[in-house]
Amino acid sequence: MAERFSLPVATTFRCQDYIDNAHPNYGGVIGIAPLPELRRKVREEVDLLITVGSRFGEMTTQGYTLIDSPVPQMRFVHVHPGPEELGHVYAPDLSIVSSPANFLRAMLAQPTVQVADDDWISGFRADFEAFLKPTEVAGDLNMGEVIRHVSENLPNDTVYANGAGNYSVWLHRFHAHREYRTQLAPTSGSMGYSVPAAIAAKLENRNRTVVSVAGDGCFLMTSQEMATAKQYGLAIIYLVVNNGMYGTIRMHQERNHPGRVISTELQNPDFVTYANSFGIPGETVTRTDQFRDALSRAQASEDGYLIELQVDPEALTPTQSLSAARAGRAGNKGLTMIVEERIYSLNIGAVPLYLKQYEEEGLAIQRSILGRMVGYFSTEIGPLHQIVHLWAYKDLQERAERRARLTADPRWKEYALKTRDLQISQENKILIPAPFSPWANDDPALDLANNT
Ligand SMILES: Cc1ncc(C[n+]2csc(CCOP(=O)(O)OP(=O)(O)O)c2C)c(N)n1
Ligand SMILES: [Mg+2]
Repeated sequence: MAERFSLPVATTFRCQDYIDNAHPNYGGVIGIAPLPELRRKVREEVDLLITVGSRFGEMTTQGYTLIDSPVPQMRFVHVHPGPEELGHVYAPDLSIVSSPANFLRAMLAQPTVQVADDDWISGFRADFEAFLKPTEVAGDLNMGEVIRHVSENLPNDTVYANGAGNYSVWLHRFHAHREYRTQLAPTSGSMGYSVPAAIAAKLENRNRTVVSVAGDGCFLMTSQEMATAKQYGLAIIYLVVNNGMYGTIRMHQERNHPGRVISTELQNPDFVTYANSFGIPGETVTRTDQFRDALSRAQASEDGYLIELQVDPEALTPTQSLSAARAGRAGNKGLTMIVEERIYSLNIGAVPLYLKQYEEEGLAIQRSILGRMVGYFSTEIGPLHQIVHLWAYKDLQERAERRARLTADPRWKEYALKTRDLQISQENKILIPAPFSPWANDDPALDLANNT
């Protein structure tokens, strides 16, 4: 259907295996920490959204910020087998009660039309391919490179099972699924899922390679089931991403209560000795370049194999370091968000009219282009007849790009002409949030608050 109608395709949380990720129309997953450009395009450029088989939970919608609720910013077609789901969260322009398979079959019987431009699709695809390139992270072992190696060297029908934790971000970002039903991961986000899920997958098909990917915390919740794997002769590859902590929870502690670390350090067993005690061989990897041979040994083992990946606790995610989380800064590069304050002095008595026009016409345009509105105010005491609005940006360059897009937008030009006569003067300031301030970080938590 994607090819017949020239449709760009994105998948939803935990459904990354619903299309061959190598397909030129595929552009990534909408879920936790998605590709920023994909998010922007859904917010700003997509004018028709066809959703097949998916509900709209918090993960898929990024806390209900990706798509305007209840009326989406774009034309919206929702296909779902359960009629109760249609219109439940978002108001569709067209609701279709159908299983995905029936819908796709019916669509293929329709005449061919070109929905999206070829250029748009190739740009969408190029963003995704660039996002697959490993980032630079702290320490000698780069999980991005490890997952790329796994992804490029294991068979296309390899099943990957993971539970919950920051470690899963590496797998979800850097592995490109090639076949349907190769991703086993809980939509509920429960830890401890990977080992039992891997056992079930291997029991179902012993000829397929099955990889359990777990953090140290996640693994220790159900790893005693290695005994079951051994009992049934299931040669599973276990990748244990050991950072010595419940990294995800530590990240939240550092962001919200910097330096106050409580009960997130883990006193771990020796994972290789532990696996050996079940009759499963294994080894520890501490550097990226050791991984290649370790994986070959894992593939050759008939008893399953555990690879303990000792990662630097600094490398929280592909784009966030522990010390940056603590310092309230964004990313490994140590960027800080900036906030622009714009104060407009208006003619006496013009505030209500200005706000009315802005709400009716300007708001939607500005919000979709500038992104993160921190607040919009009018003055009550002090200098009167002023409006004050604040917008957050990653950096000055992002601000310049977004402001340029706004200025160039014909809808904005038209709106600005209408309100120009109400304004007398304006004053702008660029502010840097204190580390403990909201908007100090560009991180997934902020993304939830992001009203783009
Ligand atoms: C059963 C269960 N308990 C608790 C949580 C909350 N939780 C989410 S991630 C996480 C820590 C995961 O630690 P680890 O597996 O070591 O992964 P890391 O974040 O360190 O990469 C916790 C406690 C959960 N999702 N599921
Ligand atoms: Mg951990």
